[in-house]
Amino acid sequence: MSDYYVGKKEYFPKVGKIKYEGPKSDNPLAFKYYDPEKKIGKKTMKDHLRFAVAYWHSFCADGTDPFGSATLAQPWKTDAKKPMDAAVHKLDAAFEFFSKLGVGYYCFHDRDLAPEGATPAESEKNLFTMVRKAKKLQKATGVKLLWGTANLFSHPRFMNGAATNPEFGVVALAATQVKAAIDATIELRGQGYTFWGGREGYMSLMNTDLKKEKDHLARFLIMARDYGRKHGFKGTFYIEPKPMEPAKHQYDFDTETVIGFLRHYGLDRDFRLNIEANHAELAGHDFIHELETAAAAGFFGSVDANRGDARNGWDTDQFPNSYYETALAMYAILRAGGFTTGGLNFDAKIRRNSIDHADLFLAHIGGMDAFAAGLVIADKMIADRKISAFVKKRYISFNTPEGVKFAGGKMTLEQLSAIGEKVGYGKAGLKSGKQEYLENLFNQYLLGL
Ligand code: XUL
Ligand code: CO
Repeated sequence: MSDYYVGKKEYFPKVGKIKYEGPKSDNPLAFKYYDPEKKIGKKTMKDHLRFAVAYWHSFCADGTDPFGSATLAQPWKTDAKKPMDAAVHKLDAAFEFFSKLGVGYYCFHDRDLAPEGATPAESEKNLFTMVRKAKKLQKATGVKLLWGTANLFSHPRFMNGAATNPEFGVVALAATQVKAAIDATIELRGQGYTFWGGREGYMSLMNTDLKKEKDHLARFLIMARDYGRKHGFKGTFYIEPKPMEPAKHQYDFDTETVIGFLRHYGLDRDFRLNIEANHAELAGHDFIHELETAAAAGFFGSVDANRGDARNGWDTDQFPNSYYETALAMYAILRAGGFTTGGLNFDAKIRRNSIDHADLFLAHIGGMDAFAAGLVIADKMIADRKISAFVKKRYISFNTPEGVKFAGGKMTLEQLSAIGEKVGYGKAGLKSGKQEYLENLFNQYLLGL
């Protein structure tokens, strides 16, 4: 048996273990920048980046889109007669892939791992049959679960939402899934549990009681949190913001909205954010804006690493490949203290015409190299201190005794206004922001790889 597959069959026989060969390598199936054991500061690249593969895109989605049918071969689906056999083969293929690629983590929805049964009890039984198998494969390969979640958006019963559904019975059915998915996450020692509000939003306000739905969503999350904590889940709960798609408006619109929601409903101790690059873009934000906003409020948690297409207004979920973006992202992540329970989950899919055997590997290699390069660049930017020193200096006037009093809440508007009188119009405020200088400097770091 090969070192890198643990099932009965090898699903990617033409690909071996992916190795680091350096920037000069012309081997497409090798890392150019991701050198897992290389130290950047105090941690290895592997420990900084904590890469995870998204089970749904890589092993479940088959290239179907609204205009056409499946295009991806996925032999683990075609060589099984029963849905549970297909689930086992898929699991074997996935762990072979994780091991050959050398990622430390994966993420799943309940329905990615096991098919729904005829009743909630049968669905749970299917899930746990697969959880037991996944546990063995985790042990055999050393690959861990970054986070688990429940799919509360694909089945037609969720067409009007899950926790925010106007029908109580559907909310209760969503609970059967979340309870089992939290149990599965605990059993597999998952480090996080994610809520992406798939259809938690509205298509029209004409038929929606917005306040009631938000209250229900909070109530549901409180129950899930309490259940998880009671049953020994010590990891982090994440909310993954997204402004729209599939709903016209989703309640978890963006980072700032979610932070307000968590604080309003008293969920701010247990929940952090899982920030997805493509979702940031849909909300009209830069990826780094969402990261900085979460970090500033102490809510930074994890990342769904992907990208959109600048020309499209939808969630294209492509693999990240812009070193500019990954360097800025890693700059924000490192300054936020890096990952603890979180990591970089490739919530990304190969294109439906990427049908070659090795395309799934090439996509992940590109994404991993992009973040490894981003890490090296960000580390240099931080060590060099030019940018941080500039930013610090920009606010230096707040270090005066009056500035300190103001920021510490020890000043009235009358006192502040009296200072303004003294300052006078003169040349106050006429200072360059030096944006172009800083952008040029950033490009130097970028190309100084
Ligand atoms: C959908 C999305 C999900 C979540 C997990 O846009 O990002 O895959 O990451 O439910
Ligand atoms: Co995502």
